[in-house]
Amino acid sequence: MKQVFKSSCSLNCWDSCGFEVTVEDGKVIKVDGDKEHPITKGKICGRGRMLETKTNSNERLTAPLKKVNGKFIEVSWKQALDEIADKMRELKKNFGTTSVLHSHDYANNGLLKNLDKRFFNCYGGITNLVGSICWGSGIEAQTWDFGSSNSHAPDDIFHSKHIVIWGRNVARTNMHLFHYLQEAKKRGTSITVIDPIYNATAKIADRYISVKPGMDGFAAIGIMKEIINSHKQDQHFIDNYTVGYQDLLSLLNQINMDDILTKCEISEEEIKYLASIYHNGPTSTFLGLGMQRYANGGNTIRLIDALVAISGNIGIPGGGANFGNLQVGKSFNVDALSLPHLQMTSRQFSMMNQAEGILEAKNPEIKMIFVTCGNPLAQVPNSSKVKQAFESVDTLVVVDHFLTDTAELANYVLPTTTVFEEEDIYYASMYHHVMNYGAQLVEPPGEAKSDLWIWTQLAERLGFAEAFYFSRTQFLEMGLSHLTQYGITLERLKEEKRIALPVQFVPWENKQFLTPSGKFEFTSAFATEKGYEGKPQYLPPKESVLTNPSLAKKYPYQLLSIHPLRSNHSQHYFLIDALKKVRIEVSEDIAKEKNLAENEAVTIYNDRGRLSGTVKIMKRAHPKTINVDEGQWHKFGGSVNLLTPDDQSDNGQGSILFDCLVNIEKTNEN
Ligand SMILES: Nc1nc2c(c(=O)[nH]1)N[C@H]1C(S)=C(S)[C@@H](COP(=O)(O)OP(=O)(O)OC[C@H]3O[C@@H](n4cnc5c(=O)[nH]c(N)nc54)[C@H](O)[C@@H]3O)O[C@H]1N2
Ligand SMILES: Nc1nc2c(c(=O)[nH]1)N[C@H]1C(S)=C(S)[C@@H](COP(=O)(O)OP(=O)(O)OC[C@H]3O[C@@H](n4cnc5c(=O)[nH]c(N)nc54)[C@H](O)[C@@H]3O)O[C@H]1N2
Ligand code: SF4
Ligand SMILES: [Mo]
Repeated sequence: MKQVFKSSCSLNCWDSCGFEVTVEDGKVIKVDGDKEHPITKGKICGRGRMLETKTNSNERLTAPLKKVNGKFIEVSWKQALDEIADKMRELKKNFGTTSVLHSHDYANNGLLKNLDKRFFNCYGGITNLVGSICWGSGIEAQTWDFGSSNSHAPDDIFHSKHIVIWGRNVARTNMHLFHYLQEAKKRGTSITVIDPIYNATAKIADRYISVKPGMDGFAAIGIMKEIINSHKQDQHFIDNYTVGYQDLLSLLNQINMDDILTKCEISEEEIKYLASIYHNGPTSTFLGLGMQRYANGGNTIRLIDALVAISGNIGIPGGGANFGNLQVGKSFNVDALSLPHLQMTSRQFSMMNQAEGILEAKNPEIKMIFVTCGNPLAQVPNSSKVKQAFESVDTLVVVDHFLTDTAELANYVLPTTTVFEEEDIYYASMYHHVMNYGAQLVEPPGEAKSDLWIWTQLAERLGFAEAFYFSRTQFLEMGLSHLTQYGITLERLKEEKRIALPVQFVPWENKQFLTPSGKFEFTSAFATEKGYEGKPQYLPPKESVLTNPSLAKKYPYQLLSIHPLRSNHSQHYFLIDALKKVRIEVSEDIAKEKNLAENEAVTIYNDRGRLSGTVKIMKRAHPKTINVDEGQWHKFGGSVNLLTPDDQSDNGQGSILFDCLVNIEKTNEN
């Protein structure tokens, strides 16, 4: 018998879509969009739809694996868990609990995925990763400026006169914002896209502005100069609700417009156009992750925030510097799930250069790594170093659905459940504010078990079983406990399936900011507290002709590695034959300069690594720009992260993935 259930996408994505899932004879047979979902309204992408394929795939891991003499053999859960727990007990006694590292990303948006922290805190506190390869620079920057990173509700876009899409590949990565853009355009709102790649969003824009990668902060300075020179700034907002405006003015005065135009490779007319859009608002800005993936990434976001602020677009309907939407995640009681007070000790490595952390660790060395919800070998910058680091430890445990590049390296691989095989609540702190309920719809294949079951079994063996003596229902209720005051309960969510969280639809409308001064801070007290420069400044990218001309001579092209259309990071490549190859996209001028034809075999390289693939020519891309979509598996040609740098951005919290120079040659020239 066929039955249709409401469920949710679990993938790490802006959109957090509502699903309708058809189940027949205990098997998921179809995933569709839920037309009744208030934001996602029945539309979903192929990545979400393919969660059915992933769930039913013959390549699913269905039994625990142990590597013996270089080969995986299937073992019982009892054996795998006993051996892992014995090791953890031994490590705790001999080296302390920080000899264990938890390497993870955010591959599943389930609320109960936070129980990993509960497990490691109860164990005593381990070596954690801090910062975020994904959005760390931007989140930190907005925390300095506003006190948090909050976005306007999706519907608020209809109050905008102009929309600026700045470094966000909306048509590809944030499909529901794309639908809102199409509707807003019909209603007469103008759309401007600022991006070095002429992407599908640019195609629907009224105006496309190409900027030299990594130079957006400098361009924002130019736009601010233009606004202030023509006395179009919002002086009332500046005088009453900001601190540090004089510091901003002195920065603007130090920089001359010609320098901006030359270095950003942007025209004076474009700067003037952008200035007119900003002061003739309401103008909403949708910042993507693109321009914060540089050594100057945090500062770039700060300068764009400053532009949005001086032009009077903060705290008004139709305005906003929309980047993350942290107010969504803050609605939940994550501390009740993760029990931070039980952590006895801890050590922090940067997520970006976790490999170096592992290789250099002393007192104690890293003896064991646990990987959950991540595939670091493909996704973390500087893959060769990541491989070396993950191979260097005594015990690597990977919990996943599939034998990924990272799982291949493991000593133990533990098979876990997919979204349809466990109950949870799903939300993303990136875009909209509606949470989705997802019931368990089918049984997992073979012996696959949920992450929660794995933590519970290990907790029993390690002597803190009582911390996991709760049902899923009880854990979900713990996570929702801050919301009962708004009448939001698990019971109601199970009934209604989607509930809007109590967030501000127009953030900062009351002009009360969460910074130390309570104002918008051009000069940040949080930054100063942490030992960083608090004043607005201009910083260049790291691998650029401006900062390292000799490197730029050797490696003249800028390598971007944006998110793939049909895969969520590395998660779909192995399911789609057409994706099992490396495509190296080059701008038209590079094709001409190097005499490259479509589909020709080429290799890109720098001091960190090499990657071979075939040419695709990008129409209208910024000169000297190359792109290789991220996420490729090493066995299908290799991850672009073989070439990317593992440094941290200017505020210490983000990656500099796109701050990467390379050269290119025809493959047969080697
Ligand atoms: N299809 C698909 N969708 C996804 C994901 C996926 O893997 N696949 N992943 C999800 C996740 S985890 C995230 S974090 C989001 C990310 O969503 P996006 O923010 O859209 O991330 P990117 O793919 O990095 O694309 C960023 C855009 O920035 C541009 N860019 C690069 N450098 C610069 C620059 O210096 N200046 C400017 N102005 N633009 C620049 C790129 O050309 C690209 O168009 O997407 C989510 N959605
Ligand atoms: N060069 C380059 N690198 C990038 C980026 C880029 O733009 N360019 N983008 C960065 C960004 S924005 C992000 S967010 C990261 C993403 O980095 P990752 O999260 O490491 O990437 P994924 O490929 O999504 O890998 C997630 C893995 O978790 C598994 N998984 C899914 N659900 C569960 C679950 O419930 N439990 C467990 N145990 N495992 C699960 C999946 O099967 C998959 O193997 O990549 C970053 N890396
Ligand atoms: S991957 Fe994103 S857009 Fe696609 S179905 Fe999932 S949440 Fe929706
Ligand atoms: Mo991300």
